[in-house]
Amino acid sequence: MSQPLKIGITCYPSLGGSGVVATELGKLLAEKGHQVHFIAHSIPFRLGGTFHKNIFYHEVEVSDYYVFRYPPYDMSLATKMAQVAKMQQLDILHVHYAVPHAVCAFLAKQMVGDNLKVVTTLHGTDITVLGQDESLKDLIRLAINESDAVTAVSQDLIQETRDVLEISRDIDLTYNFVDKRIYYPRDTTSLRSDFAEPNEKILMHISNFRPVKRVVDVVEIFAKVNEKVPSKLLFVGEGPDLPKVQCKIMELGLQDKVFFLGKQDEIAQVISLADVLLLPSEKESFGLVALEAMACGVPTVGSLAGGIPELVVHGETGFLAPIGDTKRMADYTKQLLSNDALAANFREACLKRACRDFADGLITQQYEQIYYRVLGQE
Ligand code: GMT
Repeated sequence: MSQPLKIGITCYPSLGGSGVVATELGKLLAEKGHQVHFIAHSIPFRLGGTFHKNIFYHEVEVSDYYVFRYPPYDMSLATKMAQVAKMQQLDILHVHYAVPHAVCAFLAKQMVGDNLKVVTTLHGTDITVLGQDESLKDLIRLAINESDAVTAVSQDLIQETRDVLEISRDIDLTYNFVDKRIYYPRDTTSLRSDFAEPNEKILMHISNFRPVKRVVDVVEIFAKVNEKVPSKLLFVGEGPDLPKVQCKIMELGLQDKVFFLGKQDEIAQVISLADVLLLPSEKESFGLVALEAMACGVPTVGSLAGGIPELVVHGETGFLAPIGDTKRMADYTKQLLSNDALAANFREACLKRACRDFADGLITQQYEQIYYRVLGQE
């Protein structure tokens, strides 16, 4: 077995999928004997309550010196990265998100020296949105080109990174993963009756309600499905488009059929309630929630956006339609929900695919191989 490593991880501790993936990866690496040091402005939410002898947390404190109009978080983060790297003799600094984390890691490496290897994982909006910003483009390109390895969570994101930033360097594909000890079909017998009658199906949407998620489309799909299939719609999460969604529900008179569950921690339990997950996003580099659903045996009906088609196999583990085509997404959902044999086949295919292609062990090993490669220890 290769020698255990000392790995620093920086991520957005409170933000969506990238924070989840970074934290879960850190926990799995620690279980495998590596020493993991999280460096962030607050404790990653998936880490809360966990004690492990190999996991450490280093908090970034931002100076509020009176001449600063804006507290310089990026400088504090870079300094903290360098400090932890020196003090703990880190081998690897693995940063999730190019902006600002890869930029800070680049600065930290200047302070520490070339023994510290930087691995940058691209998650999506850092490239698809920020990469389009001319004022940031050169900085993002520099941080990516100067990383010792760069990974992205889908083939689509690799291509988009190349196109948007005109980058030609190698980028490793490392799909997102789920921990199979947490994501498996949960028993929902008693819970289900709180939301739906025995003859009703449950449709679910989980997101941060940002405009890219097209959450109003979810309501439109549900309205069309509900005309034919008795059903309920459960929303999990909240965010900027929540008021628009509420307006749409009122406009269509669906108030009695929709539940808002707000933010939930026990996603595997909640998702297991669903017969189908709706993910009609405008942009989605991967769509971690569709994988979480897949691992719980729940198929996704969604859009042909970004990396979703690399995850959801159309006609096998879900159905995909062009972005905004709510009629077609509704037709697919009706097809799935009104055919028990088809639904059972999809469920089986979901469980098999999640276990085979997106298992925690497999992807963690891919990251480890990248670490050893940049350290010249292949
Ligand atoms: O989708 C979001 O709004 C959150 C964002 C994030 O930073 O966590 O998600 C991005 O990273 C996830 C983890 O790799 C991917 O599963 C999401 O598809 C990606 N979001 C977008 O590309 C819009």
